[in-house]
Amino acid sequence: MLTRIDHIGIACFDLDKTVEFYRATYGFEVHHTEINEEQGVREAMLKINETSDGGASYLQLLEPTREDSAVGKWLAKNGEGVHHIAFGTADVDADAAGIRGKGVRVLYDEPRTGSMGSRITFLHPKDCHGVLTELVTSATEH
Ligand code: V0V
Ligand code: CO
Repeated sequence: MLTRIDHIGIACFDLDKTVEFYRATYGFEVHHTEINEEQGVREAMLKINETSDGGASYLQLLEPTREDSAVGKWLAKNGEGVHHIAFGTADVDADAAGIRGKGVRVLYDEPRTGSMGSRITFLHPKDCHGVLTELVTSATEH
């Protein structure tokens, strides 16, 4: 069951400048940063609030580590902006299987490693009314 908005992924050209914008404008602080080589991103997680399922909602600021990555390609075409939304679930395998059964393309056969040790998969934006949609089970849930 999808129980929270886990994060909103925002693509940017310069992670440090974008982090500074969110700090100076809204007062949001960096909760975590990492490089995910498989996904081709350097990212910062800004924690916005905790959620009633025991998780939290974040902004995920994403800078590409290479031009041919998903975020690199998207930035070249669209410029900066909202890249994806992510719903949180205690069981990404079960939710991905259920959604696949409804005819929506799930991009990975098995969930992959996401931010902070989470397990993630993605739904094709063309099957989701133009929204690249991620499903996340956080490290504390699996
Ligand atoms: C592409 N399209 C999008 C989109 N990216 N539509 C909405 N939102 C997006 N973010 C549209 C694009 O405009 C095209 O439509 C069509 O899909 C095909 O796009 P493309 O440019 O040819 O690119 P593809 O097909 O090579 O790749 C698109 C997909 C790719 C979605 C398959 O981006 C992907 O595998 N994404 C999943 C991985 C990912 O995004 N990783 C970065 C975040 P038209 O022009 O044909 O109409 S990593 C992350 O979130 C982590 C680590 C985490 O949360 O922990
Ligand atoms: Co994400």
